[in-house]
Amino acid sequence: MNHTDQQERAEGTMLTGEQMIEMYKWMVTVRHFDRRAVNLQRSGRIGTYAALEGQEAAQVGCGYALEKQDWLFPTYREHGVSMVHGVPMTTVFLYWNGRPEGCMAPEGVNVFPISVPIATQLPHAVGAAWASKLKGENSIAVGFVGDGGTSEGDFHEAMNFAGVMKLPVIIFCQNNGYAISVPLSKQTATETLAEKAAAYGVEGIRVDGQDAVAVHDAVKYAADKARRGEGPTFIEAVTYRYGSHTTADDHTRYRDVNEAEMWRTERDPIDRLKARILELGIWSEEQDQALWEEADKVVQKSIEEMQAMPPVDHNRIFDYSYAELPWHLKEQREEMRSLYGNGGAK
Ligand SMILES: Cc1ncc(C[n+]2csc(CCOP(=O)(O)OP(=O)(O)O)c2C)c(N)n1
Repeated sequence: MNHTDQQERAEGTMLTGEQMIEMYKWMVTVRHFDRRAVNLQRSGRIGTYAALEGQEAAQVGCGYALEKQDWLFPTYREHGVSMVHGVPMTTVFLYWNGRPEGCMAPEGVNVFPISVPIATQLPHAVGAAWASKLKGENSIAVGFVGDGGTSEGDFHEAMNFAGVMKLPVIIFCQNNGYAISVPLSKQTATETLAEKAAAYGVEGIRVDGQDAVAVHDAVKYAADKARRGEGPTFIEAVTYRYGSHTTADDHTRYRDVNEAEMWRTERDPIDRLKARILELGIWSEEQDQALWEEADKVVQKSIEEMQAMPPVDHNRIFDYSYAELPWHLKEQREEMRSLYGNGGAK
């Protein structure tokens, strides 16, 4: 099959066949990264980790629809979209290894540090979008949030401000059904999250978050609209996290294991995109096997880079919050120095 055929066959989406393959490669790499990260936590080589397995289409589809100049405001689960937007895999590993280097995207990669406090990054995203509008720049901002995060005041404030000021921002919600152990039915009385957007005069879109192509097209539509100065969009990508909230959680205590199994076997985003590119005749089982082997090499190299870093100096935890350290923190720093010296932990 030649290139033109691939383009034609991919019609019905904004993507060419080649672009679908590129997204698929990202999704496989992200899944492999995620599984290795869980294993590293289990063997004590990184700290608590928030896995994203099951959400690869939502994240890669979104990231793939954005431009390099766009600004991302991620939560703790956005490793996939962050990597697609240019954050090196090793940086992501370093974050979960508790290193300050993991909080810094390289110069020119417009990804803000991970926000653990729920929804606090959304007003930041809206503020960045406002700045972009005032400066007449071509960049948009994307604020990420989970289903649970839509119950926070920050979500309301961000959506309201974005609507009133008609800002070039996308609030991208991965509705994975749970906020730790709280199911969506206890989170909201509305049938969908997308419908909440109407209350703010913002367009709301609900998309199948297991379909990377559909996610891509929804985000691309919203991004183009924002760039034309036509205002914000709220996107609800309906997805599922296969595993626990983090490695410190046990999802079997609050979820029916058959539910997770159903999503994994019947709605897997990687199986789905693979079936689509196989059907288009632009991918083969041989290529697929080679891709998983390549992903393994990429992730392994990145783990080695993380492990080759010099020991971290514990005292750096005192470095960044105050220009002048208060007396009680000075005391704590001295105590830490007397116990551990200048670091040494890997
Ligand atoms: C302001 C705030 N309150 C509570 C928490 C504790 N907490 C961490 S994750 C989480 C659930 C978030 O769920 P959701 O927004 O659906 O995102 P998900 O983790 O499913 O991706 C909570 C309550 C927090 N980090 N920040």
